[in-house]
Amino acid sequence: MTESIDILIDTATDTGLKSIAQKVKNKERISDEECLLLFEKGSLAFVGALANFIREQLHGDRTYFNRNFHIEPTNVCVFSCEFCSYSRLYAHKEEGWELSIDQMLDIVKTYDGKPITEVHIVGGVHPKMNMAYFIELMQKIKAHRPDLHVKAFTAVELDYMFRKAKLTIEEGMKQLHEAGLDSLPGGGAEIFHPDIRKQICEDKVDGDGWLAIHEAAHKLGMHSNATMLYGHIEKYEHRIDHMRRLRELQDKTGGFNTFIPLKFRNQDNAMSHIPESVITEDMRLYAIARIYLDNFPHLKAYWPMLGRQNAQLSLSFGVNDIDGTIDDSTKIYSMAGSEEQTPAMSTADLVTLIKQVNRTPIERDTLYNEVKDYSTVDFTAASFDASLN
Ligand code: V47
Ligand code: SF4
Repeated sequence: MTESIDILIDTATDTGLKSIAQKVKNKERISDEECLLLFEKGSLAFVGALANFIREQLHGDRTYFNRNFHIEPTNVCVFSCEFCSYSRLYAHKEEGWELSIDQMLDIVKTYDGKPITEVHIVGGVHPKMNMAYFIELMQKIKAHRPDLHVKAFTAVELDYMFRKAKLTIEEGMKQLHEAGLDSLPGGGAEIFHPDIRKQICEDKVDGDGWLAIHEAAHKLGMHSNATMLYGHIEKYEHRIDHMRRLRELQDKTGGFNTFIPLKFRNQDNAMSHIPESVITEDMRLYAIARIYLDNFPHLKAYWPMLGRQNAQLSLSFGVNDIDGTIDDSTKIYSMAGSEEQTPAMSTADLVTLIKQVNRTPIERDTLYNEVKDYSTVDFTAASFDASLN
């Protein structure tokens, strides 16, 4: 494997790029200036080869997915992010949906007896769904299925909930954790830089607030993910600023599992006039994130946003995780222009997708403990228990 990076070092004509390749070989951290150079001058082939080198050093060919399902409690939201195709303002709440606690529990119960390890719960910020409501939901999910990992609430939802309940971040987080909240998803991060944030999502929690909520979770021993919504009005500098703040917090807490770049989709939102990024730029971003975020163990391609084939491609550009079965009957992604109308993949679909590009499919739990190695599982064999699919 070092031979391939030696070729990159030997053949790079730009001295800055050559030095970055040397740093990657030596497992040294790259600076913000070097990251900018990669964005400005690093070819797809160059950044891809470096990212793949790092990915294979960290994980070999292992490619993770999990068996999960999503619940979106509501799409009614007090905020009005310009890029959001999904929310309905509270004033128009009759156009949206609001699930009761019993309805959400009924969804959980549909997975009884199935080997699902995680429920992912995120939605709009509904003014009436408060701390007490979600504490009750957490408690009831755990009472019904104690082993199900509950990954729930973006920092945006949490910030609003804690403020309304007049709780500090630490108190609020502790209460939810005690009720059954196990970890936090990475949503709501968008772009932290205030110059961009004020143009795309001015009224919700700011970058510092988002980071403070994740820090508080990490201090309680909880893990979390981090996203970045890219490919709209942000410049390379803003992406680097975003990733630098994440890298700094990760140095402090070590609590992040996964970085998830989210490609801006432009259907039916107030930013529809902005063209979507092209696939080569998507892959360059994945690769550069893998190189820059040296303290993040995992890089995830979220297949409903990116599409299945592009998710496969991303596995050669630093990505080692393609999320999960998802089984989402609501519309958060299709409403923004994703090709997936009601995203769901069976385990066989996910495993096939990974095997087709010669990687090793590993089912993981939320915290990346290995659940099963699928490299030798034959889904067509008569002995295969299809009910587990
Ligand atoms: O924060 C909203 C994004 C996020 C659009 O942690 C859009 O495992 C693209 O964070 N185009 C929510 N993106 C989803 C999210 C997530 C998803 C999957 C896994 C995990 C995880 C987290 O969706 C929002 C926002 O950044 N989003 N609108 C859009 N038009
Ligand atoms: Fe509300 Fe989230 Fe949509 Fe923003 S992105 S309007 S916070 S649902």
